[in-house]
Amino acid sequence: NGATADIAITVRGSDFYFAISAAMALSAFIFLGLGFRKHRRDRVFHYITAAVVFVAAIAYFSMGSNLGFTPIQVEYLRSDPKVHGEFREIFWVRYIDWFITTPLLLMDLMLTAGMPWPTILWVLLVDEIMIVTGLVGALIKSQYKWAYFAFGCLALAYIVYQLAFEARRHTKPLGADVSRVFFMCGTLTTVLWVIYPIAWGVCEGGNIISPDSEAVFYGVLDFLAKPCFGALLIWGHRNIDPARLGL
Ligand code: RET
Repeated sequence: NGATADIAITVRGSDFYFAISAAMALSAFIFLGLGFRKHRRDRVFHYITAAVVFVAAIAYFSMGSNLGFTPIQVEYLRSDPKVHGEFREIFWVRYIDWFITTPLLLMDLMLTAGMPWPTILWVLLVDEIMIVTGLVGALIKSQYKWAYFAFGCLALAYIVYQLAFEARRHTKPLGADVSRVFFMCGTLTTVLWVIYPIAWGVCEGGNIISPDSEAVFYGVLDFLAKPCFGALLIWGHRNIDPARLGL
């Protein structure tokens, strides 16, 4: 029936989650393998990036297995906006993934830019605030959702400012190949990360698209933001000595 048919993923969403999980696991082994061809002290980007996709592989395996969620009452029903009291499957496991992986992705970028550690620490903490406000907003049922969402968006705006202006400027004296890899990966990150709050708004926030569509929306974003980002970053570092970045 229309009132309860699309509050949870179907076998299609599940298959999609498993496919992304497999892609994440495969790229993790590739990133690690590429790292093992280097001296231990030159593996920092391989280890960080492999950890990101390993964590994502586990989160996606959980969601494919229809685990790691809780039903949350949403404001209105897609099939009938006049009906209140509908429950939607909210995957909190996504936020455990992001809590671990988004600071690591930012570390990939800020270490590439040779940023001083107090700035790196501060941006990572702002990132954790962004993820936790998104989690709280996703788990509460009321209109307060959007206040948490707004705080998360402010945090994201600050992170984007740090990447697009401060960190990008910091790459200039480090040479053309450092500037180039930072520009490519930083631009990819900025473009993708601002789409996440849109996905949140139509999934956890507004319950506008179904959980199967949510699987595809976040799945494609995560695939671009983790394995594709990681491949670009590791490839971009191929001729860069980490010692030049102070690592
Ligand atoms: C939330 C909701 C609150 C407002 C904002 C958000 C942004 C989330 C972002 C997530 C990035 C995730 C990545 C995962 C790795 O693949 C928490 C959705 C701004 C930017 C890159």
